[in-house]
Amino acid sequence: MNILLLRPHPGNEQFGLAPFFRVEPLGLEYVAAALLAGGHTVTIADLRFRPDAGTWVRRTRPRIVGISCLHALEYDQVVETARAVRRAAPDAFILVGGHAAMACCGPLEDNCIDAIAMDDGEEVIPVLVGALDRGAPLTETPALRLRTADGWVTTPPLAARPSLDLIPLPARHLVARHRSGYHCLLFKPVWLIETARGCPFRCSFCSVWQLYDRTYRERSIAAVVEDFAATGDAVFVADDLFWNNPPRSLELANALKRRSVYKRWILVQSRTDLISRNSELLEAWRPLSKDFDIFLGFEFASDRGLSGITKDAGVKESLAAARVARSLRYGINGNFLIDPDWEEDDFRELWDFVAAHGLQRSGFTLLTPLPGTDSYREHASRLEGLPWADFDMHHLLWEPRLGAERFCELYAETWRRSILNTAGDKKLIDWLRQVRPLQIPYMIRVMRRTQAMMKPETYLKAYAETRNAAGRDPATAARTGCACGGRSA
Ligand code: B12
Repeated sequence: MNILLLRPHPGNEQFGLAPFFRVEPLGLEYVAAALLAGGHTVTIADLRFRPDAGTWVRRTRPRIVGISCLHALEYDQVVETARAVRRAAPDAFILVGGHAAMACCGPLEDNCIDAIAMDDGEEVIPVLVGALDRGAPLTETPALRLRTADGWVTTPPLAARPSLDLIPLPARHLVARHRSGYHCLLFKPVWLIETARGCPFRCSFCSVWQLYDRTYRERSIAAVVEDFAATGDAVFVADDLFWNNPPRSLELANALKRRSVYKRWILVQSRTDLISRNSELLEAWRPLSKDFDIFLGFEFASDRGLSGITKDAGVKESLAAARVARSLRYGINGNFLIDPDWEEDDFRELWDFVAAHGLQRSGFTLLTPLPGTDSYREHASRLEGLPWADFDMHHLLWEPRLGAERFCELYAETWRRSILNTAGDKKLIDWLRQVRPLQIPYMIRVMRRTQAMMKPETYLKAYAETRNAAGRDPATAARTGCACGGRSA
């Protein structure tokens, strides 16, 4: 069967990591690998590059179109993409999958979409393709939210959670034409690798563990080594939690060394308590890359702040992790959460903490209830009517305790104290010194764009637009709750 897989443009790449990061659609590459193994013809089109969905559909004439939906902020854009596909191919079967689709599928229950995959694509899609091929009824095809003449129904779940080794390597060759466009800040091209999936912890602001029932699945060491060896020298590891299983992680580091796989840059995501407890493991990994960065959630500057969320790690662990990582020359890109309920003193506490511990490379995101979390279900009533594109952790979604004006001043001031402020300690010229001459125009563009985050007007304007959109156009606004019977219901 002829299948087209689409990675839509997210629609909102204004804040946070979005201006710096554009990475390959790894989920679609695994789905494609499963389909290729079944003898199907597959194209992956990344719509963040030209041409558009309609052109790809006319060019490839697919029987099935799969669209990925990674983030909640993409829901409306995914529906728009599905509409464009429907116009170009009225008879194609349109399927949506991906993290946000699985976590809360209600916003995707639109007439232009035929089904939503409620589990890993490599497992769901081959069975679906087989059923469509035979003309069998889809109501028995596992792990779907399906549009029927009687409305949306949920099909039985998968019999077991699939092993990640079902499909050992992603079909990266299908995005080869975009490779030079995939980048993470200074590193270009960049490769995305997954060594494990899920998380056994239970942070209240995160949708990952809820989706995978706190499971943690690992790829085999042989498959991961093969993937590292086959990819380029700048790697972002997509795992929700790196270094979670120390013995396996040590084995992986040793296997990479035996195979002489060394990189220029690696970025991983982990937890403060894991890092603070496993300095020997970090020592074993450090020689594997010239530069090695860690994304780390610090969340709050005090245990009092941390007590308002579930995180199961304290400030002691944050500081110990920073110490261990620094002593081994890892780059620490921490993240703090800013609560719209904050008073002035909470901001000052954060600024003092960042300055005292030299954490100016951190990011600062607004505590946002994301679909698929308990916090989303708690806040459902105040989120009604908001545009999905604004769920980017930088848009204010409701009136903060301090009032929008004062809150946005303090939020912008928080960013002004960060390394990204080119009027601060690290000037534009210092950023430019770090890049090759060819990268200078790109760097200037990104840094210019980032300066908007230092201005209160940026957030105030965004907040006014959020409120206007919610009041004016309920058709494109968030539907709260998830009546889909999916994992989050
Ligand atoms: C890579 C990544 C990014 C990249 C985005 C990629 C890009 N724009 O180029 C970057 C770093 C830029 C990013 C940014 C952000 N991200 Co992000 N990101 C991820 C991450 C770590 C990995 C995704 C991945 O590739 N996984 C590996 C692949 C193999 O798995 P997969 O994508 O899930 O695919 C499988 C299935 O989902 C399914 N599938 C996927 N697509 C399809 C399609 C079809 C048709 C089918 C059938 C199946 C299917 O099958 C695949 C194979 O099993 C996830 C964590 C996660 N667990 O999803 C967070 C995650 C998706 N991000 C998240 C968030 C919050 C953000 C930010 C808002 C963070 C911020 N502070 O700014 C921004 C938003 C950016 C924006 N404006 O667009 C949240 C989303 C929460 C939510 N409910 O919305 C996640 C879940 C992290 C978390 N723990 O909370 N992100």
